[in-house]
Amino acid sequence: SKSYKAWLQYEKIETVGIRNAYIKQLGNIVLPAEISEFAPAIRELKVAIRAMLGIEPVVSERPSNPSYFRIAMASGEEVEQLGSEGYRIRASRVDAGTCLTLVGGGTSGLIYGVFHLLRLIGANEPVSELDICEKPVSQLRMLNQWDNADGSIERGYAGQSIFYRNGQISERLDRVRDYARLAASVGINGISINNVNVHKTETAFITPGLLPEVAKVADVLRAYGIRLYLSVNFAAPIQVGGLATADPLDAAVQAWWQETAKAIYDYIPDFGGFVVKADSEHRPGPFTYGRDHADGANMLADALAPFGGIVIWRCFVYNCMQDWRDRTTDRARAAYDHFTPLDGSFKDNVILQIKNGPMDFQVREPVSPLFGAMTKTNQMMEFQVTQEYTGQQRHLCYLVPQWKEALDFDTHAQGEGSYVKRVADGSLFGAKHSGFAAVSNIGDDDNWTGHTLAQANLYGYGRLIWNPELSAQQIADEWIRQTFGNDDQVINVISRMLMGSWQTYENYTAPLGVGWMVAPNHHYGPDVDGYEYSRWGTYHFADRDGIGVDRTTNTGTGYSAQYHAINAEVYGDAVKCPDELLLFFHHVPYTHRLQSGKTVIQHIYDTHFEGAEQADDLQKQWFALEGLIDSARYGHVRERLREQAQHAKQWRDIINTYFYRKSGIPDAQGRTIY
Ligand code: BDP
Repeated sequence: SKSYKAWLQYEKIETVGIRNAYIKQLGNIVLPAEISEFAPAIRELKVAIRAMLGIEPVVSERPSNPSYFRIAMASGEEVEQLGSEGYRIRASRVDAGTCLTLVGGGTSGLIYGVFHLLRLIGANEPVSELDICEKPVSQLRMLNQWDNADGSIERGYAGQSIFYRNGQISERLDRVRDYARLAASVGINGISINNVNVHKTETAFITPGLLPEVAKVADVLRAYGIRLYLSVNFAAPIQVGGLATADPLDAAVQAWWQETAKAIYDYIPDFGGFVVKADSEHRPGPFTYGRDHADGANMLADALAPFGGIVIWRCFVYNCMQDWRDRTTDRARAAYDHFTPLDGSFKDNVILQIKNGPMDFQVREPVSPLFGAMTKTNQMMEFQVTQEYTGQQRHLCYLVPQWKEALDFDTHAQGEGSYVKRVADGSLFGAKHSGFAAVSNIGDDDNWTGHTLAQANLYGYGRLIWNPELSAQQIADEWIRQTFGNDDQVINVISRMLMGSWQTYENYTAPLGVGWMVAPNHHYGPDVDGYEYSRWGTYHFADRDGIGVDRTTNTGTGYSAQYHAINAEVYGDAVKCPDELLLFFHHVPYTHRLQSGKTVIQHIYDTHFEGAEQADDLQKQWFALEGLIDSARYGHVRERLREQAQHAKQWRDIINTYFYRKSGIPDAQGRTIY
């Protein structure tokens, strides 16, 4: 189906002139003997040429047409220049025609180059003058599956896992192969295949009993340049190793992990490494033994080092059992407080994986102050593609603009221009390892992502981390063209819908960065006090006089001082703090005036009326596409947008009513608030 094909539609090109120009250039593929016709890159190319151009390309070792498409592996200087993931595509005049050459720095580069070319063809761009040289800006470009062996997916909104069925690794890996294609087409080079909360069955993935099964998945991913990673349970030595302890300084524990690593690499020679959630939300970790995160991570790192593996240690560490009456501890501070003292003590094959914000993937958060705080530690960014707090793939929320803001944030760690994207690409501190991970949003729904338009987030994540300089708009346009074709109206409408959707979602949900006004546990829909009197460290402090969390240094939790001076000063000052983050950093009266000129309470009313209207408008914009795109996808998205519009009204009414009752201040525009 079209929804299944996502952005790899390979629609037939109907304009004869354009099609013929491509046929002339690509009808003859010149392939050296060293590259197999069955290599995934070449297979993909042939499939796409057949579909888009309606011809069977002639593959030969020497050109058989005046114009042709030559594919080669890098040699000489180019090997160094391109690296294994880079590629060059260049057109040049030859005797009687044009030679288009694709040179891959390695097999991955070849795959990425093919997908790039196919993207251009899909957008009907001419190829006869091309001169492209690309390689990824970031090293590790990873997806984290939060999939469980029982087939469920933690925070999954698109059906069941494609990796597991009934407690076992799925026998049918064709779906995994198609996922790998999608992922590789946007440059993903690593996937951790199980939930960071590692339960019983998955704990045993690293044992010889299950490794052959895991290896089958690795084989499928490898063909597309993707390394397999596993989330591991820190207490595995006890749970599957028969030891009495998991103490990282215990020699038997160390030996167990070393043997385990060896066994893994026997089955999976290019195994990527471990993802570890330790001492967080009841997961076991080094704290049990009086050790710290560095002790834990380094012990695993030592086990993997001989094989080139890495440890991805998550910084999502905080006290999830805090007493809500003790309002002096601030969850936002936790990651920084735990990890900065350890700067410099991690092995060089450890990377700290840091969520974009200090709390947990809310619609609006400041950037985590950990970025820029550790100069001697490898760091990578964690985004959430799955829309846990942003509408759960029932609401439209294109997240690339949110991610871009995080990447463009200037930490000032080394003076002006110390952007987060430079931490993530390793350049700011000269890190050995760096990059990105994101919680995936796919499942076994026919359209992969529940909401078909949520495919744009998966696509956009890959494209953005390949090159953080791409704009959200550019990425949206690429995605729309490949997914829905090149009709101008379709592109304009969907692009407008995507680009405004994050702001719209923010408008009708929790205001001004305060977050957390969602239903506990499942996190869908409004619940104004759902997290206010619980133990998760998630408060908004609304009372009759005001709202917001005081995170300043003099009167608050001191969180604002975790930033470098310039940022600390801006965030710490209620007058300078950007409006959209005001309530994240300050507790203010409802009558506090924002930089926009509005009072906080009026801002809340206005944005909620506006947000609900915008959600309604999304539907109307979509109606204009009836008949311009296939009816299956049209109808499906229409249904989702209908639900969103209704649900946005519910959000509006609950939030507005709550603040009206708390504050007693009426809406200046006299609209009905219940
Ligand atoms: C939160 C999720 C929870 C995850 C946790 C994590 O609600 O399901 O286990 O993050 O990242 O966002 O470990």
